[in-house]
Amino acid sequence: MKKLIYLCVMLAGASFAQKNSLSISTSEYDELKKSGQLSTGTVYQFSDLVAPNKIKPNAAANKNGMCGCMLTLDNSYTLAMSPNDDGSTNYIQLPFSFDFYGTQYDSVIINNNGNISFLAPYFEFTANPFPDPGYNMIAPFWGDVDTRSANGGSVWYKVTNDAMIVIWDHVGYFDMNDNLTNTFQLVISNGQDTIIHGNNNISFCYGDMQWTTGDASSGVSGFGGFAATVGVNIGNGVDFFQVGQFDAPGIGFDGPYAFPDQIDFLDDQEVYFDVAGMNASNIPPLVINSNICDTIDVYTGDTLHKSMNLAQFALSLMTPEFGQLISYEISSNAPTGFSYVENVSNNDYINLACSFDAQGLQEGIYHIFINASDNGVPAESIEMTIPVRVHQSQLANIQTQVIAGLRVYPNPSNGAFSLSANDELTHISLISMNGSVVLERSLTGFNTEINHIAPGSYLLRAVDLNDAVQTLRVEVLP
Ligand SMILES: [Ca+2]
Ligand SMILES: [Ca+2]
Ligand SMILES: [Ca+2]
Ligand SMILES: [Ca+2]
Repeated sequence: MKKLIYLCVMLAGASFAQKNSLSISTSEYDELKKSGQLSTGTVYQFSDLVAPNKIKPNAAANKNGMCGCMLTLDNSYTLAMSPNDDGSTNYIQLPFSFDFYGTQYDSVIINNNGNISFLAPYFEFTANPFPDPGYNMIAPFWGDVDTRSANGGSVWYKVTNDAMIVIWDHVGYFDMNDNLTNTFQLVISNGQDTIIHGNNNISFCYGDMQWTTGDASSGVSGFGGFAATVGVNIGNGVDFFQVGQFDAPGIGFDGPYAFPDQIDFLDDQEVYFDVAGMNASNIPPLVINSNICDTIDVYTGDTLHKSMNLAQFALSLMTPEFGQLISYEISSNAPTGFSYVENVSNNDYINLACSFDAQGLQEGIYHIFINASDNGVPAESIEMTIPVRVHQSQLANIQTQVIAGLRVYPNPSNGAFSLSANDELTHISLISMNGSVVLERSLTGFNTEINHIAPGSYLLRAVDLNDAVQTLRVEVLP
């Protein structure tokens, strides 16, 4: 079956220019797909569906990512495709050159099934692991996206002078299922933009990911069957990498290869790469699952909340090329405060449980230094520094009203609450009583909505335009 599909894709690529368009009902289409009778030379248009004329109301609300890498989906975005199952856009012109392993592209095709391509549209709904000889694609999530359901979202894009952003917003899965939806984003750039961190030209960013497998890929209720693939593949067997394959709910992850992994591992994560130039075939190690955006805040001298003296966080390192080994060094200039244990230590993936205990430390900024290397040719490495800010006697500050009108409501809540102030806010962070940062958000405005917070007690730290900082106690009831 897979071979047959591969052949069909090649044919589809070759015959792209001569595609016919066929108007069909969703039920007629589903019968054809399930029996493997879809015609590769045909663009299916659904007679019983209409294109959404506006973005779903909650499209931009999925902003609980630790580092907020999901961009706000607003009216500056264009609907990529009318409701469809395995469709593609026509070529979209880019005002810049995108360097894909040394080949320059100035136009791109968005494929509904969670990927973009340059040489041909791809309708293939069952993902293959990378490397694969048949595809030239960038796949933030190659799986059987289906945007025909009433309550599922759509695929949107925006082109700027330096970058293209594609957002699969709350998309459901075949066959018109929307009980679970995935939200993810791809940015490609000429390296001059300010969206992608550092000197990189591809970013994958994830909101809430909820499903992995469509009904036609042996999936049952969104999982199992043939795993969805995250990665990049140009089809020459050399230039590719895989972030992972996913086929189940949960946060388990054993590395980019080995066994298929669990989809919630991707929630709120961002990974970015540089594939520009002929020497890009070895990607440096990736630092992911850090749940850290900026500075870790930790408190000392807080006798009421002793647990606030300890910040705990995870750090994951992986090398996305098949067969590479990762090595690392991690240290701090506060050696009495910082410690870690290896939760997972596989060849290509390491997960560290880290903690920083501020007891006995002076107030101030400390650092954790990470250096990770692979054994590719040439070997690549990445360095990262995480600042830790130690605060004295945080309890006193909790009571001080320094941001006018700052309030949280309702409080206690069921995990969904609003924050507002009379001063414009620039940053908020929500810190659990074990010191974990569960939410970080940069904003410009007088209020913001926070959702999906687990039951427990938290400190909410808000910063306003004048850099005034105030902390409120927030309770979330079971
Ligand atoms: Ca599909
Ligand atoms: Ca999820
Ligand atoms: Ca794996
Ligand atoms: Ca590598």
